Amino acid sequence: MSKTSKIEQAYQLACEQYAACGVDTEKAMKALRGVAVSLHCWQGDDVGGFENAGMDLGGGLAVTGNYPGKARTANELRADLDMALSVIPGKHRLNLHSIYAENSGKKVERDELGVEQFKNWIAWCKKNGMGMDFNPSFFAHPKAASGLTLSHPDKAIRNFWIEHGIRCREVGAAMGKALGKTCVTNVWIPDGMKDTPVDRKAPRERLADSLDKVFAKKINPKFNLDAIEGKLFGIGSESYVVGSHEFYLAYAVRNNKLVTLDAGHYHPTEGIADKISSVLTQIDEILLHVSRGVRWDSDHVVTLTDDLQAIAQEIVWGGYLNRVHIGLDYFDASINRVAAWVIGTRNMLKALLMAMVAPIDKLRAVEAAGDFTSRLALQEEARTLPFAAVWDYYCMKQGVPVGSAWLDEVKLYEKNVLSKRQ
Ligand code: RNT
Ligand code: ZN
Repeated sequence: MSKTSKIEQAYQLACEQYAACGVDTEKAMKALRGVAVSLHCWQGDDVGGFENAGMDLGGGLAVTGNYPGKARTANELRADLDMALSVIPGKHRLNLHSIYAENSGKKVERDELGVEQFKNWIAWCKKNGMGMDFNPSFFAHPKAASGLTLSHPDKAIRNFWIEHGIRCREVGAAMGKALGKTCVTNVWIPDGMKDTPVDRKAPRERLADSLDKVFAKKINPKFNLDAIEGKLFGIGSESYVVGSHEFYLAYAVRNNKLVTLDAGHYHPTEGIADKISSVLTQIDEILLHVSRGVRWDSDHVVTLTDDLQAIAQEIVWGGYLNRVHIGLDYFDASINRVAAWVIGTRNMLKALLMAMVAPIDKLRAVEAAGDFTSRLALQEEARTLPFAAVWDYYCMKQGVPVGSAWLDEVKLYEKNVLSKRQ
């Protein structure tokens, strides 16, 4: 039997087994086709960007590893993304940071950026039928060296970063307009303190004021949506983070912004899955930074953990696919960077498909009837339903490698392309 017909046969059996639990696998695959995951450009070059300012990353961001072959130019990064996307089923999005501006040799400061510096990225996305998301970059810059940006006590420094934020929203709107797909522009700042501050209030009041200025201009929400990302602690900001979760949650509710939930930004045992329905009762849309913290906000490659499955279940079972923007946020320089994109993105999609083929109607019914014995029993039985057969079939139908076959392609790319970069 050919490999194709084996995959088809396994799928047919799985399809019947799912149907017996009241699950329509065709419907699930159709739903998955409609999900775009935002691939973070910064996995491709260790959050380097192309400013060549010779600055440390800073801001509490830390990338470890020195695996050879990282992208050194925008063209290399796009080629690497092309490679990754060719083995990921579905149509996805690009999440770009402003430090990936292409300045064609001249110095363009962050408070001078405009859409001009991103036209190659927009053209690349257009060619691929992808939407874009965007991020101002408040780190790896002399004016962020103190660890403070939008909350800095010096007005001139604050104003520099405010102008950066204003320009990035305009760039985001231009991206959304050019591609006909709404851009989410996400503000994350590193501001915080290593040791216990005595004044927690003033920096937060300054940040609120700076955000008001960044967001002052009304932008058509069809083109750009603003998101704000909080955090519990960072390296060098262990004792105090100005933009805490509560700060941004409150700001978002009052100012009609999206809140970004990054899976690595809470206490180590605190997941973000439970926050999704909590926040979405009061906020229209949210952005996720799907990540994997190991003991701290380490930004490991996303794996198919219970945490990831819980996130996907909340999105799918809550009917939130049109209100949750799914982005990835991790950076691992210790393995092939293209493989890192592929592993994390395929895992995100697997988790979503798993949630889509779960016997949720049955589970809901027993829960509603107060039969928690059946709920637990069926939840556990659902774990071993033949999900893999559906996933393989989906990959085949989407024209991407099935199982680990994608790795052969990435290895070949490493041999032919990545290993030649010095
Ligand atoms: C940092 C935040 C932020 C960054 C990116 C590079 O802790 O998670 O989202 O990872 O902006
Ligand atoms: Zn993040």
